[in-house]
Amino acid sequence: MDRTFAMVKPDGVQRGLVGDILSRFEQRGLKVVGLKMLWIDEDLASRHYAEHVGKGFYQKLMEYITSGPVVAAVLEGKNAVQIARDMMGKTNPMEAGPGTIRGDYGLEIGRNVIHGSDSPASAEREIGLFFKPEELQDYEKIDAIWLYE
Ligand code: D4T
Repeated sequence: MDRTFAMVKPDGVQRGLVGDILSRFEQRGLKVVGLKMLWIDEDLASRHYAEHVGKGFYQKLMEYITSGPVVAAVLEGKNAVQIARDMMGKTNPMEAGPGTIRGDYGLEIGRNVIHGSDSPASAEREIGLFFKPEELQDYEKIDAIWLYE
């Protein structure tokens, strides 16, 4: 099974979308194995977005992601990284298709509601940034026999 990291950003929390977003992942069949609310500080924000240092949007991105609490989750399932990314839609909500999280709830790239790991390597790095190993739960879920053949 694969694991990915997903995070409802401050705008998603403020707009009351946490339940709906988590529910979408659950309904798709992804298993929640880690979940927490936290307020990202500058240190964690700069580590999470290290690849964007020096870009024009970096400062605003830092301010946005540290502007309020977020909800971080680790989701497990077959091809979890790709499945979750596809459910989120394109980074810019303007280009995200209807039925995707950003396509249904967002209007601008700087308020795109959710983050998701873009590769298995990023997932591993990001899970490690946000969760201690003991905060992740290994458990069997009763729907597994109906999700996987
Ligand atoms: P995140 O990391 O937030 O899930 O977004 P993506 O993985 O889909 O996209 P990204 O890393 O390219 O961008 C990170 C973050 O920066 C914001 N952003 C991005 C922005 O405000 N202006 C821009 O021009 C770009 C490219 C949105 C997402």
